[in-house]
Amino acid sequence: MTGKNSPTILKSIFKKILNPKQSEPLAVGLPESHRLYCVGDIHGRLDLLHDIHRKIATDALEFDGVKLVVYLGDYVDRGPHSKQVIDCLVENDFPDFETVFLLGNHEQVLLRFLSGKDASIAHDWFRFGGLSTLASYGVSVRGIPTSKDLERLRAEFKEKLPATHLQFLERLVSHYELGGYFFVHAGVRPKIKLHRQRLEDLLWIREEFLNSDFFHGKVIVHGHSVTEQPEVHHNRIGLDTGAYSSGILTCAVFEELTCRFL
Ligand SMILES: [Mn+2]
Repeated sequence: MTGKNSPTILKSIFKKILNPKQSEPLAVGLPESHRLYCVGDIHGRLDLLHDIHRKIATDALEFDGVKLVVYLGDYVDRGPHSKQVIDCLVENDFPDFETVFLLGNHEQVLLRFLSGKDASIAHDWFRFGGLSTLASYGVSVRGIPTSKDLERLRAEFKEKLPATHLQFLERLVSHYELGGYFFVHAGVRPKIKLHRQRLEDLLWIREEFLNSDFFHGKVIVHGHSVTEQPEVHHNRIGLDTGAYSSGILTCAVFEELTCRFL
């Protein structure tokens, strides 16, 4: 890890894949004149999202090329302002950027709760932060809900969830690729081709991915697993710095072969 504003040169990461003996050279870094901002797990912290948006806007001011923002998912739960975070993302502070919104496991569970198909999911969701999300939408939550409260909560949530929010949630994508990078919420299962991954792994995987030295063909940029500082490894870059409790929302900036942090 280098100082705050000095870019980490990712040449060492890409050394292996820059090997000219490769019959089909793999993409490395980002295409020229592209700059990509990648934002970690927000979890209902509107204050931190506003801060990071201000930093991105300032940083991008002088840049003329193609600008992108990729959000790694887990917009809702735990923090107090899930609804307001989605509002902010739907309104889009960056009309001259391409924006990519990835699906996080927390959004997946929220959508499952809404669908009503899987009754057992509700209590899991409430346990890992769903009650804060319901409260942010003005759903009346009194204590820990029991099974007989579920239908009422689901109906009230459906009624209070704006159509634009439902559309936003339903359009979240499982992954995004550009140049030598593969962006995904949690990670990938080693030794399975990137296009044959299961959605459950992309959204939930931890140890098997985090502990693996396997090079997946692209550098995996992910959130989901909290670390004190962003982590740059040869095969993956982790950006979840636990914003909800740490107050630190990480944004990485990718350009050609470099990566730096705002
Ligand atoms: Mn997650």
